[in-house]
Amino acid sequence: MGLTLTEKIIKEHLVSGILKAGEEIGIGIDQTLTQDATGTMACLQLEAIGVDRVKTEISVSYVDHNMLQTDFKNMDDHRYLQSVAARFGIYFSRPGNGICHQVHLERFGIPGKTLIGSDSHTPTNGGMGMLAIGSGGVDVAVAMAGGPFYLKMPEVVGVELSGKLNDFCSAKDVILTLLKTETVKGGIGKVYEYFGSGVMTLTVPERATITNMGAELGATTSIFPSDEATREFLRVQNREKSWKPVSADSGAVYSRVIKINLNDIVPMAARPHMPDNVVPVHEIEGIKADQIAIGSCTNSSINDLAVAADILEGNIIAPGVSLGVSPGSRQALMTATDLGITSVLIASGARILESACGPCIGMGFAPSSGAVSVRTFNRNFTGRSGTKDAGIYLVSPETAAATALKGVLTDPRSLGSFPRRDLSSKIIVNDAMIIKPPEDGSGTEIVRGPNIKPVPEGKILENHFKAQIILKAGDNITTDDIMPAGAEILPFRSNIPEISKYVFSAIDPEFYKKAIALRKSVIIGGENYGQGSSREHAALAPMYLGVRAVIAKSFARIHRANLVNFGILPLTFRDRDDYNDIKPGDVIEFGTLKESLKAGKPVSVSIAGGSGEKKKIIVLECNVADRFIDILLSGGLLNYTRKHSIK
Ligand code: MIC
Ligand code: SF4
Repeated sequence: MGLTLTEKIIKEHLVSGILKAGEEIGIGIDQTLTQDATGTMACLQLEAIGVDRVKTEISVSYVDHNMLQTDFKNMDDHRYLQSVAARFGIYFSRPGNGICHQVHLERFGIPGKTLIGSDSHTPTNGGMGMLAIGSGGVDVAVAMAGGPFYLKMPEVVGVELSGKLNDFCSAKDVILTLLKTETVKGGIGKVYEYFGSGVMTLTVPERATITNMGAELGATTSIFPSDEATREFLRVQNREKSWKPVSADSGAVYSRVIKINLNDIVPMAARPHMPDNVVPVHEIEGIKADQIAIGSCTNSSINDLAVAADILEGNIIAPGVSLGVSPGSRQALMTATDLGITSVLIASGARILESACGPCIGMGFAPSSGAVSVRTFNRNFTGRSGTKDAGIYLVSPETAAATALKGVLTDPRSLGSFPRRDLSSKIIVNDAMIIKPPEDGSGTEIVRGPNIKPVPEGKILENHFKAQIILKAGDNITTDDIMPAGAEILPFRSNIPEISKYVFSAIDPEFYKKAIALRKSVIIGGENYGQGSSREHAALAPMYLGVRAVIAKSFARIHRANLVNFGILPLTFRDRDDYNDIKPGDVIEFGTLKESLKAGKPVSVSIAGGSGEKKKIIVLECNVADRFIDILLSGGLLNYTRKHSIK
């Protein structure tokens, strides 16, 4: 029986466990990436672990998220990250050099290697045959210190591609089509592995668009084989030496195979406010657009910029729209400038934004009140753009450019003949904004601004405690709901006491005050609690406010790990109907918690109404591996790592 590509890479890197879906495994990590919004915590944690130098083959620290410098805070963080990088042997990609996933794909990714990153879109590098997984910052810190990364062995779903994309239909439409059927929770515990004759018709940046947005499926990761197209991509990047072919064995067995004929793909759009709320663009054509944004780690390669420019060339955008373009990397921006693409975009009325995440995370270019914003991005959660009542549509660069021209949502196939360029020989490679760490960084002084506060200690789990239900949430709560981003809040990513004031602020503005008054509390969630971003602040800040457990119908992978990493108990209902019987204000009592967890037994708790009357005993499961139980009992991963030597 042959192995899938995912299994082959895992097997080569396996440190503990067996290749059986659902079992906990530990894998060795070759490369890590961090970005500034999660990286300061990861670096503080790396400092706390106390190694002298990172043990990975390559670790890169990117600055791409917190780019608005309205006061000292963000730039203080950049300076801190730069000094930690030099101190511990980490490459530093300076602000302006581009979005971590795009730059990593261009300059660092290597087929067949493992990569973890403190950002949920780390699977972007799966587009070149890496096993690339998003995680919390402390997991990345442990990996940088030489420790393995632990996860549940995923189930491997095959996606067989055949045919070839038609004109004006793109890789973005492929992943939107998959999101429509698989949904934002369909990928939990799974890897989507692409194969088949259609693969070779896609370039590496196109493959990376698909693996990038596989994060929205809730998947552990997505992966393409490395083939001649990968070799060509690396050749153009002057990195052909890093190429090696990797693919599944013939006869590889997938848990399920999804067949997609690329000829059948049509332009698609995800409507507000979920990435799986997908329909063909032609069904919703004519919706008036106020803003268009082209960029983000999903669609900001030179090819994406070129196709948008070719569609817009010689025209001016419609009077009712504002168009922003953020190139994914300095390489894309320099190449676009060299080829006259930037001028075409500017002449058409585009506003050229920095090579950074920018509007994707509400860092500038927020839409107007009640606006419709049509974006080539990957997330359209309520409020994420910076404007609470804006409606975000997620589309391809082709659809975005067509919509910018017409001023209304437009199926690009109505535009006539499709522009084509071969850009491969024209790429400008320039690593001047990547700082290589010194051989010996031990003398480097670490620069710490006043907004950078220590990581709070995790809480040791109590055996017996009572706590009030502070909030009852519905299904698909995102980490943006728990710990919002945006220009006002992001500068506090290095300051947990301050950022914790914003926990759940868009859902319950009183959350912070209530949590402080209660001192101990419990959150109730529905399905897929904590989907979306990897930000560990969505666990750290609630922990700081006294949240001791989250009880949900199910959890998103990264968030559940983040909760455990900071000592918050993630529990699921044995009987899902019990969810209906709990309301905010009820008091929940845990007893003999440690014994139950250690014995792998369910946890029985009693729930009483706010006025104290006994209501009901309910049974909860803590469906995590034994190592996670030890982490919970140690008060979080940092304490656990300090107790156990890294193996
Ligand atoms: C996102 O797209 O939500 C982010 C911002 O990149 C996050 C990381 C963060 O919150 O800093 C992610 O995807 O993990
Ligand atoms: Fe940046 Fe947006 Fe990509 Fe997150 S999804 S890494 S905010 S561009």
